[in-house]
Amino acid sequence: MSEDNTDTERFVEEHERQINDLLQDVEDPAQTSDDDGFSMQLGGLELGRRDFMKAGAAAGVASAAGALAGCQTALPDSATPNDSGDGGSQGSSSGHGHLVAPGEKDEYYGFWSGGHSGEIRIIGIPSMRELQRIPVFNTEAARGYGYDDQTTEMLENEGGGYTWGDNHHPNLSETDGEYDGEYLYVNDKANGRIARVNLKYFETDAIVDVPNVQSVHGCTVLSPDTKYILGNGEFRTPLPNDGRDVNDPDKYTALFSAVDPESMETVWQVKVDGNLDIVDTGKEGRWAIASCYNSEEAVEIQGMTHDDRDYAKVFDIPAIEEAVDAGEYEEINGVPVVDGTRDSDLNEGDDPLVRYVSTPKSPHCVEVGPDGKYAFIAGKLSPTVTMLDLDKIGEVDDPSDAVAGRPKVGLGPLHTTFDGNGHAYTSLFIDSQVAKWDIEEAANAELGSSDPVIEKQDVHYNPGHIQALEAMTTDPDGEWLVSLNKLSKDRFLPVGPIHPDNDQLIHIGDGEKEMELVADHPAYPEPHDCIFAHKDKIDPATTWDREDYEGEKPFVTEEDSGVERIDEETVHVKASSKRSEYGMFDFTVKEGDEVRLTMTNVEGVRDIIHGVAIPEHDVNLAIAPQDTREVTFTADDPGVYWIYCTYFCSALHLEMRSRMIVEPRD
Ligand code: CUK
Ligand code: CUA
Repeated sequence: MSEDNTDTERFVEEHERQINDLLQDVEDPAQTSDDDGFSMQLGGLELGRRDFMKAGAAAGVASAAGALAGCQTALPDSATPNDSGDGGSQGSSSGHGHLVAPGEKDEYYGFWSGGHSGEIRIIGIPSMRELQRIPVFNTEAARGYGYDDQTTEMLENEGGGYTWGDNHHPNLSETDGEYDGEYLYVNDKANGRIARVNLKYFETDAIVDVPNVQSVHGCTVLSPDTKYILGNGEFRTPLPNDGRDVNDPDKYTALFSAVDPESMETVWQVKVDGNLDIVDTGKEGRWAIASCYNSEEAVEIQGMTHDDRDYAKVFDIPAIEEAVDAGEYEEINGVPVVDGTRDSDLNEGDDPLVRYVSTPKSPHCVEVGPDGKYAFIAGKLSPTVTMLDLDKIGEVDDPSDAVAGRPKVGLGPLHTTFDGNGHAYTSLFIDSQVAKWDIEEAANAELGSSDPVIEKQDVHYNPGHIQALEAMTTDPDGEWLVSLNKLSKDRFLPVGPIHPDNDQLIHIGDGEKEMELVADHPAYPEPHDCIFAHKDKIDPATTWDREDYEGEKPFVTEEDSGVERIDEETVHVKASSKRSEYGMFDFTVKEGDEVRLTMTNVEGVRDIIHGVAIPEHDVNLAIAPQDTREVTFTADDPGVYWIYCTYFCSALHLEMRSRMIVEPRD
């Protein structure tokens, strides 16, 4: 029996043990005493609780945790072993201050994915104060996103008309390998989309519904110049997915997609064997490395974890571009799709499009280290992290020969981050710890050795991504690390059965001292990942610049305010807004009219936002200074409707009103 297989069994046993402890330690016995009362359908099988737990453990840590969070109360203390590391303090005894005094500002922007809330959140580091939220795949009344015509059309047309998304992996655009502060890109796992957030206005400005894929999970920009946004189509589906071939594994495929960062169009895709999980790129623009599970290519969930091995896939971007340029593709729904499966002709010879590197079963994340030398592939079901040497991967005949190290770091390794001083930090989902280890020592140690591990810090509880300051750049800043813990359990006042996550701030300094847990922060469901940029790299606008929408929308001044009848059933209402009045105190339309309302906030100063609410018409705009928004609605019923401002903009905010009079059409 291989070492990996033993590790997997140990992992499953450990997981079972934790779950058994958990089942015994639930406060309300009525919820769990009747084991027979619990069953659920999984992959078409009726499963009892115990079977379900086993299936969950075997199918992957993340899915088991999802099931836990869904059907259980919190983990008991005994379920988070504190005995496999050196413990670590739970408060700040050495005074690594993270509090930022009133009036002072944070050093870093943190961009958090919001999971199935669909939004991006901006959090200041080190204070961990939430600064703003940016709606992306969701609608957000507070910002009028999904209420004005422009954002509604984007969500409905390019966005495919879904009401929500599940964003996991935020990425910052790069120029010469540095964050250029222009854009943030993020995936939607639920509907196979990628969105772009404009970092001048901190607003979503484009969404692409990637053709031919159901789900985009891993998502990254191609370093160093953001040539593409790369997205992993996670779920294998028949292609075309038209109801035929649903039980024929040969007809299923997963696609790796490249999206143009400017046009936001899908420019090529690569067909691969096995599912695609997470992806990162090397620093030189050649390699993209994706983790992969289900090398079995099962079409039912039970078959996806039979084998002891899976693989990482290494995409050679220039080789793929050459194949596309040479016309060696099949066009599917307007996208050139090249064949990168193992048996493809394009994978023969010295320049294969995709190299398949054998790894322990079901790896999770891939992160490339700051110097670009290694890709770190966390084992998830194996307690190891596989280090892939990117300088060698193009040279060796057998890609497995590019495996440069495989330290054993602990149970349930999911994600790795870096301090720039030779240390890696890996989150351990099952152990509820962060393991810090020495990269070069791991490269010199035997595969499977735990010698490179320097220290472990308990976190609370079950970490997914961890991220240190600018760890995804060539020059990480160290100092702080955030552990995004899936469960908060007993760390906060109870708020009902849907618990917050817990984002914990850990001081790492330059990596020479011990890690220190400094603060807990409850997180609304459900962040997966975050990315940090020094404040000097981001330069947001304080008001809108009307030149940015010239030709698309008017700038409506007080003088321009008025009603223009377009035809018998259409009117265009234009109005300005300022403290504390709209450009018209009232306006009249006819019953049944389609009303297009265009409003400009003519304020020249920052921070004075005006809203527009029209009762009983579902109209809600939020307009920043110098911005113009439009909304189209139907004035169905005759009557008087009091339009009011939703942002508390001045002492006369309450008086900021206008009347919409809808005349009967008789
Ligand atoms: S993630 Cu998407 S399942 Cu580990 Cu990057 Cu949370
Ligand atoms: Cu404008 Cu309140």
